[in-house]
Amino acid sequence: GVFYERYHSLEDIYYWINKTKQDHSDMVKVILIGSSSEKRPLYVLKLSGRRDEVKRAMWIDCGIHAREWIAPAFCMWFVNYALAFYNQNTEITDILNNMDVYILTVMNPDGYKYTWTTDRMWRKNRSSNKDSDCFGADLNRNFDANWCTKGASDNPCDPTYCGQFPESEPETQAVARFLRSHKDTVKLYLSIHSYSQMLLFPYSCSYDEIPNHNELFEVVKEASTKIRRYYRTNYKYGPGAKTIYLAPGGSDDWAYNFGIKYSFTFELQDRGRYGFLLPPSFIPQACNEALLATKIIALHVIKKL
Ligand code: 0X9
Ligand code: ZN
Repeated sequence: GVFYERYHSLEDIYYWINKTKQDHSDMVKVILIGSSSEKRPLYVLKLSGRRDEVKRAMWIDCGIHAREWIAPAFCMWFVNYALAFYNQNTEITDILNNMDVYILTVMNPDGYKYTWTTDRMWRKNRSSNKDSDCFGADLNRNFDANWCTKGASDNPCDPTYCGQFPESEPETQAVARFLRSHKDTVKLYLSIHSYSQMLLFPYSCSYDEIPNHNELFEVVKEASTKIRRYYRTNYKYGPGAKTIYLAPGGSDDWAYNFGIKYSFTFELQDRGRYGFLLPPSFIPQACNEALLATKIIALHVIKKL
């Protein structure tokens, strides 16, 4: 519906989370995993299909970076699609029957709010930094993966400030703790960003090649090929360091090293014409592209489990 073809304020998104749970109480649970530095709740939606056998799970987070509005829009798009097409579309039905899906719609609520009220181009969270008047740390430089080496900044005034120490930020800590406490079930980690149209996998924090490089390379290659065929949009793919740039402290690398061997970052549309200011009319196609890639990867993981 037209609701999913717009960007939504943080208040709207909180309202939507609650409404989604109420309207689909059979398939949806809401889990509070922590709170932001300005004390906003971090809610994860848990989607489940048939609940007979012991299940694996996948994780999707959106909106680590405040200004990347298409990312929360994708999380909402995905939830709506999954609930609408469960038992209609065989792929999403297969996925939900074999995996619970945990969705963190806005990982950085304080920053997201700030992009709606004050500075549309804000990236970081909004925590105060000691001995500095500058606010915020880059949550995708704050995870414990070659933390604060080349590709991150130790200056609190920079957009890629890594924070005081790994997991210094409450948003980072909430996600890392949740995944640590679900180590046995979560087999696939997915983080949604924009922009530049890329399907990335580890490592970004070094040029080392991961042990299952070929397998992950083949699966993102397939996703990229199908996106091109269906939507005529080009997505680059490969390990982060080689494909985009060297950047330590990212969630995908941390999740990978922690043991989630299927770990990906998507950079959605576009390639810079509108950049972070992607017009709402692009939401359906951008989200459908990412949805296609998500399905291909999830089905691959299910086949391999
Ligand atoms: O730099 C980032 O965090 C991501 N690009 S963005 O333009 N959305 O900021 C890329 C993340 C790739 N993965 C890691 N760096 N771990
Ligand atoms: Zn980003």
